[in-house]
Amino acid sequence: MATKEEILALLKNREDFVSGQDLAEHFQMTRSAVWKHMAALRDMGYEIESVPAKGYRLRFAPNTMYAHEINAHLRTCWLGRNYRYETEVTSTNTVLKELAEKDAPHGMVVAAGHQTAGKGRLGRKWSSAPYSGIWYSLLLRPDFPPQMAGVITLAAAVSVAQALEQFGVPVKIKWPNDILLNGKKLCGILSEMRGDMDHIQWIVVGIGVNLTATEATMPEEIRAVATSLTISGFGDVPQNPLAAEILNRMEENYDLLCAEGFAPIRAEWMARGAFLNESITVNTIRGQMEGIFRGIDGDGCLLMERVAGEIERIAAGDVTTKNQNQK
Ligand code: BT5
Repeated sequence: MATKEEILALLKNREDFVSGQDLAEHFQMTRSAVWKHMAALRDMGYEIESVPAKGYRLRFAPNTMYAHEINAHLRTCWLGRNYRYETEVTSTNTVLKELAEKDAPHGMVVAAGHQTAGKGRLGRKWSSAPYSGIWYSLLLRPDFPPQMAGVITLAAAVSVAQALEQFGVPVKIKWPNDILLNGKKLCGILSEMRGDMDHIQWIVVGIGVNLTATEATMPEEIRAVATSLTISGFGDVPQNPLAAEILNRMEENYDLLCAEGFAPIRAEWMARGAFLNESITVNTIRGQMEGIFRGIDGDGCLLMERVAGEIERIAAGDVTTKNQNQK
């Protein structure tokens, strides 16, 4: 028996009405089964007109990140092929970490319409208002030592940037992995992992991209530092094709990382690095360091020139500049 998703795909391909009779014949089901599927699709947020003697017509499809909507734009072999969408979760990272402990497969993705306790790094909060952005997490089970976990996160940042560029959005990456648009934070990435000295058991990469928040609806506490595609004038970028494209790019970049190491991803990161050769401050657990940002090295560490000609590596921290105070 055909699924409601198959009926939806047919409606999407027709501009005109399709009669209940034609649908029933096409999918070899009763007209009452067609009617039930239409009711289920309406419950999911699809607006379907139904006019006596004419039939059904799709008037509006929501942005919701349903599996079938993402699937329609995926070119991946393994990433996102196991996909779960939830209307509301605490945090997609938290949900996927629990699944990772229970043998969820490499490449699984958990997405949500709303996160009630979205997480940033170091216990910070990630504001994720209902249906205002892409909130999802990716599960990877790499054959890498734990020291390489950082470069996976950098590869995720590159993937988000490449996908946004594909839709005409010019972004920069702020080390380690914030995506900036017009100097403000459009996307954040939180990677969490479990492993031992020489093996990563799993790494969950959580990606949040602000799409539809306006100046008025953006939470006040982040208004000064954050932006969305709508605020920045890119409100017509379609959510689900973008979400799928990030996964397409991430699979490509991850496979490249496995085949050739970090060098090709590093080059892509450097081509988009924010504040290169500018004065920055990095807050680290060892305190604050100031100097000129000279890019990243082959391990993804930040390179800072504090004294002319002397380069120091920084493995973790938050970057700020004089014009921007993000955290
Ligand atoms: C991050 O942390 O940027 C990581 C954000 C990861 C979010 C995704 S959404 C899906 C998955 N599930 C989760 O629970 N998390 C991941 P950090 O670099 O620590 O930045 C956090 C800081 O960004 C906050 O302290 C705020 O200043 C700012 N911020 C919070 N919400 C924001 C938003 N929606 N847009 C831009 N900036 C935000």
